[in-house]
Amino acid sequence: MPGGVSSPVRAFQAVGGQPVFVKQAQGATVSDLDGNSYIDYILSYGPLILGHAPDAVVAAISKAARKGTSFGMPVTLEAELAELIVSALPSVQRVRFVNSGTEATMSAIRLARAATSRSKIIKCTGCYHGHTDALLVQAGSGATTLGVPSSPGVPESITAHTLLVPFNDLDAVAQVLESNRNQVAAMIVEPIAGNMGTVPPAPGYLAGLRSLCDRFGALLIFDEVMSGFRVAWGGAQNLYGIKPDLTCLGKVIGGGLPCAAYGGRDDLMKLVAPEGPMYQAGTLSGNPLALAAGLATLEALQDGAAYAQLEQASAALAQGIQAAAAEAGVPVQVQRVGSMLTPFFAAAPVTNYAQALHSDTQAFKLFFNVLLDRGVMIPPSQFETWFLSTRHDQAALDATLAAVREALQRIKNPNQTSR
Ligand code: KE4
Repeated sequence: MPGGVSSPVRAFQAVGGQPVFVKQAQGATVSDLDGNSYIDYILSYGPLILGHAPDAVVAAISKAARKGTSFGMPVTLEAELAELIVSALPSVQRVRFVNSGTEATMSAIRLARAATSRSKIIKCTGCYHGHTDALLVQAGSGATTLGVPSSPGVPESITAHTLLVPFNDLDAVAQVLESNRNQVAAMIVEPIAGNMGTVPPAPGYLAGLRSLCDRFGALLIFDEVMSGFRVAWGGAQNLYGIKPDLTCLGKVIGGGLPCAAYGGRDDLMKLVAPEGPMYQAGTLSGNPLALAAGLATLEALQDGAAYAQLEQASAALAQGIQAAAAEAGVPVQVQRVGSMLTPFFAAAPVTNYAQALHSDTQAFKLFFNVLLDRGVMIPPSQFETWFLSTRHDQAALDATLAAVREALQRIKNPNQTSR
């Protein structure tokens, strides 16, 4: 297996040492093959908002599995989850399930091109929308971590249609739309950037994208694979009150199993085969086990109590890290939306990819490794988002902040031997 992993960021290349191999996990805690336990802020990079192996989700998967694991024929679970998603997102009238966020964004891009008969796509540098060719250009997340934001093997003929703008820069979007009049099918954006680290949209940014897309006849695609049902019921579009034309979902809607989706306006989604001519398919799409896990997860979130709890815990953690950094005299910007957060080792707020890249990744590496030694597992890259679950209790936060204080002191005094 290349790098010994099934996804590059898991190889720990940016932080050194051997990757941790998991033996099992429960709640906020993950345990490795060597018997070490960690308070987990990776949470499978977002899906596990209820923590690891929540009883309701495990029971739902077990119950579904006993009735068969996959049929190649429809099951009513698909309509149930689709209806819940449609009820949560005013901009989404119809949904198609797929197996990964990459499939969701790849399909949404194809649909936008089919609907507009235009080829060009605008994306932000530092945003990551999965590894489909058209979007693996100046991509964030693992692509940036490993220093290959634009991968070899992606033909120029493909990326010629991909136009790049900085996140949080409306003028750049207006200029690109103006100089590519009637050629831009869509702009795809993470409404809250999570793949360069957590970077919130500047005030008015998302509303500005909405009006620019309307003015130039381009579709607006919100990639909410990470933010969907994570930062609010429905997602960022409900938090900020902006209606995109298409939405991509993943992670939380699968509750830890492979389920993702794209959806949006009825007039667009009816172009999708077999109703319309735009082809997209998948052997395991709408898999009953994954949908059962997703439905159980969303049902546990629907009354909103989890989001209130996550907001309180995440705010306390962010404030604690920021205070510890001030106490240690280490420049850190803790940026957060809901239970997505990133401490940037930077002297000023990070509003886009270029600024994110100036973060002190050596300081981050030391920070990561001290936390790991102290039993706290954060994503092994400065350019990732931390996640909290409803199982991250006060004891977990206290232990995390104790480790953070020690790590920051080590950064301040690198020659000091640990305890
Ligand atoms: P997947 O194909 O990995 O399911 O989803 C791709 C994707 C699309 N859009 C957004 C906003 C995403 O965050 C992702 C995947 N996120 C990364 C973590 N930053 C997945 C972790 C990994 O690559 O192993």
